[in-house]
Amino acid sequence: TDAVMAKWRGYGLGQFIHWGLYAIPGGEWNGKQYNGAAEWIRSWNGIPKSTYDSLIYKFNPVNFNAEEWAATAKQMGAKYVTITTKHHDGFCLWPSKYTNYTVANSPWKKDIMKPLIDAYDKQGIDVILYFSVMDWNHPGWRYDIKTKEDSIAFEGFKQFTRNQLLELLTLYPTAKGLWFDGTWDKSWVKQAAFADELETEMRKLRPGLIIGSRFRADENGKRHFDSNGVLMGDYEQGWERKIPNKIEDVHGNDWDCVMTVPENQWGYNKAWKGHIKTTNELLEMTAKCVSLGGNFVLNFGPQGDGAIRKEEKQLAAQIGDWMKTNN
Ligand code: FUL
Repeated sequence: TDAVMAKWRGYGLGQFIHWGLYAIPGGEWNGKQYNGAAEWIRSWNGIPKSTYDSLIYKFNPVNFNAEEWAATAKQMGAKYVTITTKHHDGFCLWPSKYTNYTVANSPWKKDIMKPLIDAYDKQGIDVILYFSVMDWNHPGWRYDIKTKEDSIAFEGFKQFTRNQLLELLTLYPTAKGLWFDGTWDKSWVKQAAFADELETEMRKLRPGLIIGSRFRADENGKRHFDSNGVLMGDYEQGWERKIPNKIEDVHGNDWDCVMTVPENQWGYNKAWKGHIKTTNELLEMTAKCVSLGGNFVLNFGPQGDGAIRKEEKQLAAQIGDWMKTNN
């Protein structure tokens, strides 16, 4: 773990990728622009599950080019990338054996993760797998467990989660770590013992694996402290609103800060809303994070057809120019 973490501490700049079915509507439903994060459209727009889930039949990203994605990250100067293997909607970018809701059953048919990981590996950019525990597609997922039936369903869900995580680590042995999300609901918060066991099991399979501290989060999405008040997990996951201001805020932990270019839009949104951060603002944030011992991870939301939007390409080029002379 030490060598992997030593390298992780030196990354500085990373790339985040949010890509899934939500990129197809791109923040718009029935011709109406929706006010919220594009990747949450199903939930906040009240779209019925079956309607949303049928987006799978439209997943055919003919302009997807893994080499180009990796080249864009390289040009920007990113040393690692965090990719959404599965976001809250439950759609898997890899052909998971444990659900039908995957790329394998889309018109595209092919694995997305394998070519991506290969392409980033080739560029010397380390890959971290983003994984949402919360899964709106799985019948066993619960926000809370109130009845006996809930607890039976959730036991099934826990096994599903375990199977998928072990599957990912087996299929993609070069991935360096896991970045967790969707762990804040009551049902999961109570699974600390299960999460502990699973962490041990994953580390046995993949010694040195980096595991994000949000694997065991509280209701506010924050990481857990152990009984001595020490932060758990290998590294702290930061937020836009949480860039620390002084070194004391970091509590000696490893952390990275993930950041959107527009305000709180992670998945592709046709209309970029609110303030769009400039290259200079993003570079200042990078410098601030690095000076406080963290890494800065800039989010990209590729389009439904697989292409990277021109604004993001431009930013990558401009940040890359600065990185070349000032890194
Ligand atoms: C949050 C999610 O709800 C957002 O959609 C996004 O993935 C962000 C990085 O994490 O918890």
